[in-house]
Amino acid sequence: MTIDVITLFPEAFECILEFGPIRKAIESGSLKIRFFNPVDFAPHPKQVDDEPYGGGAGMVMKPEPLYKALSKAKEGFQSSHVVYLSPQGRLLNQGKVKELSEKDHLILISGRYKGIDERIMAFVDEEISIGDYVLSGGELPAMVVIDAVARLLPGAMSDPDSWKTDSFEDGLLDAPYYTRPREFMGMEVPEVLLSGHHEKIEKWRRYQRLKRTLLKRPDLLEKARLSEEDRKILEEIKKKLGMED
Ligand code: 4FV
Repeated sequence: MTIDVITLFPEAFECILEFGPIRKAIESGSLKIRFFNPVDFAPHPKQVDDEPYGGGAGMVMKPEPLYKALSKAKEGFQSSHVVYLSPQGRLLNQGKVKELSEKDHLILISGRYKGIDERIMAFVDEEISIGDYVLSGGELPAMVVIDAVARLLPGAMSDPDSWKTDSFEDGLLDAPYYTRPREFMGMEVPEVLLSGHHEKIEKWRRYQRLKRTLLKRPDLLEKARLSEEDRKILEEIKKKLGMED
């Protein structure tokens, strides 16, 4: 897939391209990342922002440089999926990440100042937010999308199945992890994990995922894919913790 980023600060992305799953996805050829700077599409004197009509504080990104950058990025692609990162967007989640990772061409618009001229929304397929807080630019949100998408691509992860046990994969939070040493500051590793009994270990991890989701993110349980066995375990946990409905 190709991910194009329309941004006034392409240099901000250097740090994420140098290592980890993003670099491996690029090296494996499953990911290409390009940058389009609206300044390069702005006529002299290269103005890319201006005052808001109707007055008020702050500046707005002008439509023409954005439109030209967008058109340039689309060149040569049958279909392109255009995403504007903004607080007005739908909250990003793993389901959306998976959906975006199946696109051939993804264009991410990173705004600055108060945002972009609203008329550019006519060329945007969807708006995505990474959370209910205000950042100084859409670059970090674009990096979040790139990182989350890249790790699902072929060649990105040393163990290609690793993401299958990730949080949210089946709607539940992940189980706790332990590694050497067996004893740390008086704290032991759960016995079952040392048993080599894979079925017991899977059962324990499923139990932990259900318990942690119930305690940390009960809202996720509504959407999670739960078996009858899972529901029985959840009732047991609620009883044990005195949380019966
Ligand atoms: C944001 C978010 C975000 C708003 C004005 C950039 C800033 C500035 N984007 N999720 N939260 N964007 O705060 O995606 O232009």
